[in-house]
Amino acid sequence: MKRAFTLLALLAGVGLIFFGYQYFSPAPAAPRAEMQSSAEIPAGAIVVTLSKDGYSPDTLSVKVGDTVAFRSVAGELFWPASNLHPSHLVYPEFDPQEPVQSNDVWSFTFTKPGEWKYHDHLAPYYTGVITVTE
Ligand SMILES: [Cu+2]
Repeated sequence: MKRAFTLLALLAGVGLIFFGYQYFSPAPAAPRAEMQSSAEIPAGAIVVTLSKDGYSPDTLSVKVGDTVAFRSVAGELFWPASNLHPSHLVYPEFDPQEPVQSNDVWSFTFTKPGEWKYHDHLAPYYTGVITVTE
């Protein structure tokens, strides 16, 4: 009897942990049509290049609707993303959500005016600012 009770308590515990995980884990990210990762720089995009010296240019002014194409010549995975590291919640859409291959380009169209600070999520000492105006 005691053993059956212990088993029941154990099952309830596992159930609670499972429920808690389901309940509190964040919802999956919605598909984001305004960004893409590919080998091509989209026509009209403003290019920001990451090298061993950081992002260049590291300060940039664009208009709402402009697309910025991030690429790397550092030969490693990279991951430009909005501050604050590591949550990227200042501008959550400004985040590829995964590492970008070293030969790929990640493009993002800015739709919100503001002064958006960003960093490389894999090397957070590389930083930049993109100012978006109407
Ligand atoms: Cu980060």
